Amino acid sequence: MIRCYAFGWVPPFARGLVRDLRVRWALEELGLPYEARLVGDAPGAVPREAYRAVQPFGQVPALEDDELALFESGAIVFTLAERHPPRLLARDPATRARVLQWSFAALNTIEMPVQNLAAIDLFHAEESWAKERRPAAVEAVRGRLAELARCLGGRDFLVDAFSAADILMASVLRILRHTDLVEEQPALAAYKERCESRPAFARALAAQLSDFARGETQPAA
Ligand SMILES: N[C@@H](CCC(=O)N[C@@H](CS)C(=O)NCC(=O)O)C(=O)O
Repeated sequence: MIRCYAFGWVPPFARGLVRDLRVRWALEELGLPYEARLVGDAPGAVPREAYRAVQPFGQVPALEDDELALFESGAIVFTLAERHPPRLLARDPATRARVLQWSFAALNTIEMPVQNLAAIDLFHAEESWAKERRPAAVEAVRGRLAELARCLGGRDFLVDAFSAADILMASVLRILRHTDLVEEQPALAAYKERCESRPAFARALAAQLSDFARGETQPAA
């Protein structure tokens, strides 16, 4: 059985965004059963310090099965896709290379400015340095999203059919849900909705949210 590590509790603003969602989404797309191993203080959860043996930075997600122990959401999604072609990764080398390229673009070129803005808004909004820095951070995201919308052109997905890269890119765009920045680019808003309308995404999201609900109803340790 595949084990996907996820937090048992996060603040409400982060629910539905935590990065184990990317892994759950890929697992659902591939029809692979898994169990969520919750990390945290609740009874039955893996304590944060012990979890560092699985994920050296103490972050989620991580994935384990009989053959593999992996961390980094991009590496996990890509490896799952690679193991089960062609649902999320085509077999032909040129297409695979483009999926890898767009996976890096999602996690490096787009997620970095997006996460920078999210950190300002969600963790530091009241601090004076954040108020000063925010306009430039918004412009950095706006610029990248305009470029991404142009690259997407009229296509439904980043590379031919829906792929691992779309799981990663749509997940990154979701981080901006507290802003209108994605909606400013109608092609990107439609792309995100197209990805989120997949039944596998709905199952993954429901599973993450229900694990938080489960964590909340457990008595404190
Ligand atoms: N690059 C890592 C980032 C993982 C990450 O930032 N996870 C967050 C939850 S979404 C986390 O564990 N934060 C707690 C921490 O950094 O201590 C990945 O994509 O897997």
